[in-house]
Amino acid sequence: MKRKVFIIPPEKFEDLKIGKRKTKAAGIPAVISTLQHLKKELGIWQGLKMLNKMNQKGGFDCSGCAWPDPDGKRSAIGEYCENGAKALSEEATIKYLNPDFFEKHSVEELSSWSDFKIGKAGRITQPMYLAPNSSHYTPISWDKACTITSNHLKKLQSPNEAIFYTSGRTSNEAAFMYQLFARQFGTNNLPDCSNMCHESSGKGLSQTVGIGKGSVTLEDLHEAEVIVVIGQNPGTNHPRMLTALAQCKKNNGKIISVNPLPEPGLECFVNPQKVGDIIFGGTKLADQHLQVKINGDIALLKAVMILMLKEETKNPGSVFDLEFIEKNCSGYEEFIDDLKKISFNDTVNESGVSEQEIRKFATLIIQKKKIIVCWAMGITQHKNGVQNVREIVNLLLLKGSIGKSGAGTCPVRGHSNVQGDRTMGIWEAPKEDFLSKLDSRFGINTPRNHGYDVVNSIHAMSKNEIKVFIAMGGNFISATPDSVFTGESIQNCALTVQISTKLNRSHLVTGKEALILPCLSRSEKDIQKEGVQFVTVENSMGVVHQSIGSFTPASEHLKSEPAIVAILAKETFGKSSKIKWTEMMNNYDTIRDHIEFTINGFSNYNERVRLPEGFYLPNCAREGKFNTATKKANFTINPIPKRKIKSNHFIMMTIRSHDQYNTTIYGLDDRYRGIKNERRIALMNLKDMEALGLKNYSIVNFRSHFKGSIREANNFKVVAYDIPKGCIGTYFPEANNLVHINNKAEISNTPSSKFIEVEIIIPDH
Ligand SMILES: Nc1nc2c(c(=O)[nH]1)N[C@H]1C(S)=C(S)[C@@H](COP(=O)(O)OP(=O)(O)OC[C@H]3O[C@@H](n4cnc5c(=O)[nH]c(N)nc54)[C@H](O)[C@@H]3O)O[C@H]1N2
Ligand SMILES: Nc1nc2c(c(=O)[nH]1)N[C@H]1C(S)=C(S)[C@@H](COP(=O)(O)OP(=O)(O)OC[C@H]3O[C@@H](n4cnc5c(=O)[nH]c(N)nc54)[C@H](O)[C@@H]3O)O[C@H]1N2
Ligand code: SF4
Ligand SMILES: [Mo]
Repeated sequence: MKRKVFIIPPEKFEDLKIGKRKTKAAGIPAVISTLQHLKKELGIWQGLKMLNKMNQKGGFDCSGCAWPDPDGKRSAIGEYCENGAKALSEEATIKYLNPDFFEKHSVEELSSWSDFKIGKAGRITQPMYLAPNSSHYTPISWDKACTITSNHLKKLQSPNEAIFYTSGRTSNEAAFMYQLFARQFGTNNLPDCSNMCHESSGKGLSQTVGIGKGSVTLEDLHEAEVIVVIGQNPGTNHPRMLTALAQCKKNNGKIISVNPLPEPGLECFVNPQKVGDIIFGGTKLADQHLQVKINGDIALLKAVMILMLKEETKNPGSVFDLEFIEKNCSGYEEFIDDLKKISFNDTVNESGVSEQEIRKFATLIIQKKKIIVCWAMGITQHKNGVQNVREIVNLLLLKGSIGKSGAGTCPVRGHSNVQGDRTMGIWEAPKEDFLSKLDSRFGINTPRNHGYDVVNSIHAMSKNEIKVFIAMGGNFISATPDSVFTGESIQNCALTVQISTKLNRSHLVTGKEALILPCLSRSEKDIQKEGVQFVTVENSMGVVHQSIGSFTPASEHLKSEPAIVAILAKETFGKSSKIKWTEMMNNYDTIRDHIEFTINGFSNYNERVRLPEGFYLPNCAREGKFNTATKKANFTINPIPKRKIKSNHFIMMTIRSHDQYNTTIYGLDDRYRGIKNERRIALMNLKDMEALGLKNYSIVNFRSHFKGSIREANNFKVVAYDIPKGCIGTYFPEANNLVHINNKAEISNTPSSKFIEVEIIIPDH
């Protein structure tokens, strides 16, 4: 019997306030917001004490995002931003969920709460168990929780009936152990949040430049002549990137923003650590904002490259880096032949940007040689997400803008260790070289068949093929597309296990039995048998460094993520296990020794990671070498996506507010966009609103259309916004039910969360 839980919280309204959109990011309001969050969750003094340890050498890594810390001197005032402080407040909160909380509230009742209220309830303090057919979680010992999990695993007919999900906060050490656990068990079913995030970047970059990571360092951003920020909102999601952009401007660089929205973080940055900025109004960042239609990026890039080709034809060698292309690239002639066939007018129309703006942008690119393109979800979460990334690479290759200082690719990662988790082997499609190293190091036979990514995991669950679902962090139910379909699918599992810090919907929409295993957070002290332990993480630019927690854990019952994997594995494989799980748990240096042996780039790991700045992993593209099948950097042909939608339909993108971390809702103040107290909002163009007779605060329902299937999400309030006609913006996860499970990127399988064809239904019409 399935419990009657809300997979989507009731679609109720709060008290929406629409204010003015801001044109400056950070500054004093950011400081005030930081202090307010600290005060609410843990008190200002404790909060400031903890913040002082964040991102400092010998401190803990901010779990806010994967933006790198400066290699050299760190600021004494602090190396963090408003959203880093919110991330810390959220996990270091002094509100605790003791067993009496779970006794008081049934799972069904909790599921009727908003995600905001669930998240604010507090830190989970001890293992909890939801027995079959029971309505409430009850406390359980670690031993019993491990026995339940291992009994379920041992009962499976095939190891592929289990799924091991990971969210990108997990440290390198925990991630390495977790994938080893799954593979010793016999499956590559290792989906992760990356499948919903930068998978398109990984695929697009591997095909074209031979490494699925970005090529630039932080210093490169400072030195670039042009930085194009496309499909990314750094002011909210990677706030300290604004410091790097401001540095680039100081060095006379130009910043170009390509986005359907004028995101304030890209307009002007007031560095709260600089008195001068506060007095004089800060640094103007974007020199140009190209307001593309949703998914108009390939068209825009092609338009620019057509103009570049025109100039180049007039004066060969004046625009393209022919020497670079000749020496390093493959597919140039075919690419140029294709470009010549494309109508410039079509590209302009499809992009949604005026010809004048495109010409201005092209003139800049023509003149400059050191170009960096930064991107995030506005590029990857499309049917043609991989093609978007490859088109960005085409532009950089024409300019020879990769493998030299001040130039290159910069996919800006989301979760603080999402890149490291993949390096550690959290991947459903591992390479043979890695698997054979695991086999020889541990004397096991790892499986060779590829496993399920996120979308395929959901399909397998819907077909009742999965019995056990284990999640190392994250909030699978709310983060994934097609919420109702996914929620019903996961309820088919016999057991779901969540290793978590805070309560979320994935603890409430569960298998027939469910476990919550509470873990330490980044800032908390991790003591194992052989002393205090630290973990390591890899940032968005491939730097591996230490993170050491020093604060008292929220409860004595918490265990570290590596310890949880070790005890689950010991219980599952018993005494005869060839892998010495206890040794790894007792001293994380042992895990790092295994990593050094099995993963390239980690020689002298334990020694080098003790250097204050950590170390850079090898990166062939950064060195101007391209490890592709052709051994060259590949130009690719990526057709302009054609928008075939009904004339009364719209294209919706689901984005983050300034006051959330993915499915964790920090607050209800999307300050930069001037939207307060409500998350069920729809940003719309005023002309579209007028045509439908809508005003600010009007209520609308949405139906999404995908290949004949319809999905619903109701009760959104309309907000007039500076967004192209035909486009709508809503928040994630409120609109996730509209993303059909098969509405996903070709090649990468990433849900197309930024391109949802919707129809607007006006209630009572
Ligand atoms: N505070 C905070 N920080 C975070 C997160 C968070 O939730 N909160 N999440 C973390 C994670 S996991 C990730 S992946 C990153 C996400 O970082 P972002 O990718 O910046 O996050 P989104 O809000 O999804 O924003 C996408 C941006 O792309 C634009 N966009 C949408 N569609 C298109 C398009 O078709 N073309 C172009 N050119 N632009 C488009 C949107 O207007 C928006 O500005 O942030 C990380 N950091
Ligand atoms: N529609 C739509 N959907 C999207 C997106 C979108 O833009 N639009 N973005 C996608 C992207 S980019 C991503 S990355 C995914 C995010 O997907 P997930 O990574 O699955 O989701 P999060 O909300 O980041 O997970 C938050 C939970 O992680 C747990 N947690 C926090 N810290 C720790 C820790 O240190 N250890 C452990 N074990 N647990 C911890 C807490 O319980 C918290 O509730 O969502 C994707 N979904
Ligand atoms: S930029 Fe990202 S990693 Fe740095 S302090 Fe802010 S949230 Fe944390
Ligand atoms: Mo992400």
